[in-house]
Amino acid sequence: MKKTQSTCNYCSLSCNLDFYVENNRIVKVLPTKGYSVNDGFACIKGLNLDKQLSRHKPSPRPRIKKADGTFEIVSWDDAISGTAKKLLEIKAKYGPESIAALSTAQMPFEEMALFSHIIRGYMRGNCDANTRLCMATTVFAHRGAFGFDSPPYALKDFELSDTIILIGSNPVVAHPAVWHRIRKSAKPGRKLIVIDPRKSETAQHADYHYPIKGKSDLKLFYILANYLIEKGWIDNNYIKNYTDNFGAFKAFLADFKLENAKADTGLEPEQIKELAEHIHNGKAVSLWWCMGINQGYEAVRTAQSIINIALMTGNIGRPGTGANSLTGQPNAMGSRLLSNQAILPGGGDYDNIIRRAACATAMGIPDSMLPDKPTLTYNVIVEKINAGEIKALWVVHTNPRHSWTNNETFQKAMEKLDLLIVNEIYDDTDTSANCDVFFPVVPALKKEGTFINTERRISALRPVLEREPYEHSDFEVFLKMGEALGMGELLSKWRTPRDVFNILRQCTKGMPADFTGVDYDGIVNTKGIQWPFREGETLTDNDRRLFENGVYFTPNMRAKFVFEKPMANPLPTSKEFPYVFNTGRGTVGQWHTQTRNREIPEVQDVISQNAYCLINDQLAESLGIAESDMVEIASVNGETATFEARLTNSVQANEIFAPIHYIETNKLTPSLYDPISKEPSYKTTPVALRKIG
Ligand SMILES: Nc1nc2c(c(=O)[nH]1)N[C@H]1C(S)=C(S)[C@@H](COP(=O)(O)OP(=O)(O)OC[C@H]3O[C@@H](n4cnc5c(=O)[nH]c(N)nc54)[C@H](O)[C@@H]3O)O[C@H]1N2
Ligand SMILES: Nc1nc2c(c(=O)[nH]1)N[C@H]1C(S)=C(S)[C@@H](COP(=O)(O)OP(=O)(O)OC[C@H]3O[C@@H](n4cnc5c(=O)[nH]c(N)nc54)[C@H](O)[C@@H]3O)O[C@H]1N2
Ligand code: SF4
Ligand SMILES: [Mo]
Repeated sequence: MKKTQSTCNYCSLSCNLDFYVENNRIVKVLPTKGYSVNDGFACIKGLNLDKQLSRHKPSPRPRIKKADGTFEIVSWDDAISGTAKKLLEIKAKYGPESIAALSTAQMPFEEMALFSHIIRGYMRGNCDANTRLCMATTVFAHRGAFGFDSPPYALKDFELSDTIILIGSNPVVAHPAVWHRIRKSAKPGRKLIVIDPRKSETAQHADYHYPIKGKSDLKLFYILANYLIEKGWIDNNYIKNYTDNFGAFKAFLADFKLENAKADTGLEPEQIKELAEHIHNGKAVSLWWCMGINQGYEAVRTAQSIINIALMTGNIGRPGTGANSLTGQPNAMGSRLLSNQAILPGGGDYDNIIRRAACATAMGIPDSMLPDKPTLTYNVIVEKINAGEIKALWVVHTNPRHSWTNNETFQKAMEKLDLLIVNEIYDDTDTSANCDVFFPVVPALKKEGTFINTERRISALRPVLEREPYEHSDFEVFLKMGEALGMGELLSKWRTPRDVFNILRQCTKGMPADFTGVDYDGIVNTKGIQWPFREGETLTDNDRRLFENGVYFTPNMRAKFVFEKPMANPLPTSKEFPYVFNTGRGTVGQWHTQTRNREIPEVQDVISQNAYCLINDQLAESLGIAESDMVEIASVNGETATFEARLTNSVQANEIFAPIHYIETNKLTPSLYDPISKEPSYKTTPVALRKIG
């Protein structure tokens, strides 16, 4: 029996798993013992990775839509050359910006980089990713406060913290290996605090739950900061030695008073005082946030308001502390650092001459082949398709017809396009089912490359199974398309994932995320290794945090207090739309748009097949809604959708919660974005509710 250690490609923790294989079939999956992240633990998704593609396997050859709307399976050569020809025709007729792509934070970063090299570098089109729907907010928050997109923590800090504050984060469902570590490390006196409008599965297990009004975290953290200053519960030494802009911040906070707490945040002044006491009494306070913060109309400032609390109380750079953003997808950090969409690979803006030269040399291409500006953002790409300006779209490893906000706008976009190309492992997703060119690709079990997890840990994905005839990886499809598009010599250093890894490693040299010391083959069968890890370094500690020396990546090497006056909610509730529609992860077994978890019988047996929503039991009673009734929800975006009602006291009286795993949910979310990050505001849509029939 052959054993291969590889990385789980569901959530951002990148647990490692040992796959036991006989005759090219997986006979056993065991969580890797001793691996830093999960040490012998895995959740139901990772443990069932062997089921990937067992029941919904498409033909291993491409599928083309013909003029009459029917489909034909064709050879790889024909599909590649025909598609390349069409892309070049569209580019010649309408210009390079008529071509766009949407990719992912779920595939190896070598694939992301090659894809961007083709779309952004060579074709001069635009390429954004689902990372925009997820992590864009944090990227901007980090850059403003720390000078670089750098999550400061090690996951071990969960175990070392005596006061864990989870803000808009529900690890019981979304980060099971984190929850496992939180539970395992519980000790008397350790406080677990959850700030979430609803009593989430995690809040139900917390010592303290603060049921904040949706999207009022910014005001909460300003009021809290002001109160901490008033009480003198701040770390003046840390502020003086390692931060910048505190004086202006302090003056700004004067307007944020406890007496406004209830109206501004839904929390009583006493609750905010209590929260301040927890922070003051904690020796190692850690603040962790996720989508409840990132997805909002003033999300970047909110994330920074959390960072401000850590800075002013000196809770950063020490064991068990930090202002810590959890990522979602397995390679969110790889996407942010290396996909060449918003910054040059390894970091640096597109007009940074020194960085351009370093990247061009590493990539073996002329400087002019690097993009000269950040990509158009996801929302603009969709808008430009609908305006008829973008004609061709290549979607890779994401399912935007389901996951994009206000998702009927994506349906319209698909109908408007001259050419929709989709790389997928399934030919029947909401995005792939009716596309013009379908490139079937193998799942991660048959791929190789590298992931970077939420704590900056680099881990190896290695093929567990051998390919069958005709099967292609995303990498191979990109390479063949690049060749067919005429890239020639521009691909000479990009032949294999190992080649691309070495290019990218070189791109990080001298940057904060320098991982020139990591070897492509050397990380196989290890515990993974966090960046930075420079050439020539030896590893003394495998759970490292950043900023232990108080030196940040800003020009003056100090962390910056960033703040701004809260804006009025652009989409408040009204008489017509009196309830707040909150959305998020439903159960541990369900993954996003559910294309993958439908392969896991143990998940399918227990989840709801129909879209459902959680409604406060008292609200339900007042509207005559009983358990399992069908209800219609009308959104401020003009759409309506039907859900099965689940009554609960875990959501607030005016709040409805719907899991994202059903396409109905994003029919109702608005085209509203954070002004800086352009991340959608998925979590507080004003809606109306009524029982049907
Ligand atoms: N099982 C499973 N696990 C997953 C995923 C999955 O699809 N399924 N997806 C992965 C991905 S890509 C991601 S990004 C992560 C997401 O992980 P999480 O962010 O933990 O998950 P969500 O359920 O989206 O949101 C977390 C909480 O934010 C709360 N919230 C909503 N609005 C607000 C607000 O205004 N303020 C505050 N403080 N809280 C608010 C919601 O009620 C919810 O409980 O999960 C990852 N893990
Ligand atoms: N209302 C609401 N909407 C949300 C969110 C929310 O909290 N609320 N969260 C947002 C967030 S954080 C995220 S990350 C997005 C996620 O949204 P998506 O990225 O659209 O969701 P997935 O279902 O993960 O889509 C990935 C697709 O890739 C396919 N796939 C799997 N392996 C491979 C492979 O190796 N190659 C290729 N080419 N394809 C493969 C899968 O079958 C699947 O269809 O959803 C966002 N949407
Ligand atoms: S916790 Fe995340 S990385 Fe670990 S097995 Fe589950 S889905 Fe995979
Ligand atoms: Mo995400």
